Amino acid sequence: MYRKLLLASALSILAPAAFADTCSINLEGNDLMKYNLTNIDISRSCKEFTINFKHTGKMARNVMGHNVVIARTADINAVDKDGIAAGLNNNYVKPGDTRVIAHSPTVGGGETTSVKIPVARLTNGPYSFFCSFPAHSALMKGTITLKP
Ligand SMILES: [Cu+2]
Repeated sequence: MYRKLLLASALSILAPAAFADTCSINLEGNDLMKYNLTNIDISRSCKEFTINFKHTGKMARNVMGHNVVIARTADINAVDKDGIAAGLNNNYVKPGDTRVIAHSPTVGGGETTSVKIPVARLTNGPYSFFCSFPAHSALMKGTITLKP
């Protein structure tokens, strides 16, 4: 009885915070060229959705840099190719690339960054997130699932 009551009160404290946090998520990438998530759910009720990204590795930005790029899944390969050509000074994203919905800066080990996604622009999916550092997108990518 006491435990049940305690659980109920704990839930009532946590619920509002959990709800308020549904328009952001924490994503990690490491020195093994891996994200810790393979899918990110985005609610259409969010005006803006933030991916907070942490590079949990130790390697430098120019050796094992990571970013987070949002684009249509069908456009990933072309966006990636142009991004690699654009180089690190452009965060491996071609300047003015209209296929890119949003992208973060490129960070090295121990650094954090974020990317804000204008959810209203996600109208022609499916969409994915990926890292456009050279040769990373083969392993570092995941799907975006739009929820009501
Ligand atoms: Cu990467």
